[in-house]
Amino acid sequence: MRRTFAFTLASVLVLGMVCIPIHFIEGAVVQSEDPLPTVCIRPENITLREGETFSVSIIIANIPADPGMIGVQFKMSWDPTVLKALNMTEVMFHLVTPPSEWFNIWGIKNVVDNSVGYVFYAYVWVDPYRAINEGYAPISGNYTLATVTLQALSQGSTTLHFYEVAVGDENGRAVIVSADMLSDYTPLFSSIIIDGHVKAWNLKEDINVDGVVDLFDATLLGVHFGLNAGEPDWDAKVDINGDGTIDIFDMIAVAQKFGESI
Ligand SMILES: [Ca+2]
Ligand SMILES: [Ca+2]
Repeated sequence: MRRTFAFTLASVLVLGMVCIPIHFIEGAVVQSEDPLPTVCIRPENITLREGETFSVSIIIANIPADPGMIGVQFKMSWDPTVLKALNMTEVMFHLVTPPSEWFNIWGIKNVVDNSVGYVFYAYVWVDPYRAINEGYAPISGNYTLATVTLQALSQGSTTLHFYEVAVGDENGRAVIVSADMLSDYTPLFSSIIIDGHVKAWNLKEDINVDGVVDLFDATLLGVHFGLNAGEPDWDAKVDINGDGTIDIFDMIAVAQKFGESI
């Protein structure tokens, strides 16, 4: 348990340096060190076993208060032979103006397409002038736009690639657009758009599922050496050959794959 916690904490700390905001996921809006509007994904890098499911949050950060945004869209694609999306849940409470009037939000697109391998998300205030007249400022700051749950279908790696990303203000101006839309729009702000990356594999010798069979997997074997199924601290992931005991044969298995990575 202690190891798992330490590993998770380390992951959060590392990710915290790569992608901009994380604290607001838990409810608090924070200032970023980077002033540019940013679209990114949490977690940004994922390694997991084939068959496992995971969720990512689609995040927009540093939306400038002047002019703010009243609509946002993005597409995010992946290799459909590696991943399958199970659902996309919009996290759009911040877009409701007033908060009880859900009909004042136009959910233009909430599409999950596993044949092509992409999601398409587009939401906009229906009547921004009324909302603004009632005292609701256009959206600024940092928000989670959506949560996408995916499953690793097979061993492989893929980028979770953002494209056709656009944020608009109440006057129909482009606040930000992604690089693939720059020929059509001149945005008010430059932006940073950061793709995610997923690695899925089925190598059970990678005990800690970090994408490489190395010393840390061997260390886990050492810590659990001699344990039998059902005993305290038993961890089935360490029993490589699945025979109910952690012994020399599991060590041999790890040794044979030592150094392999996806
Ligand atoms: Ca490993
Ligand atoms: Ca074993």
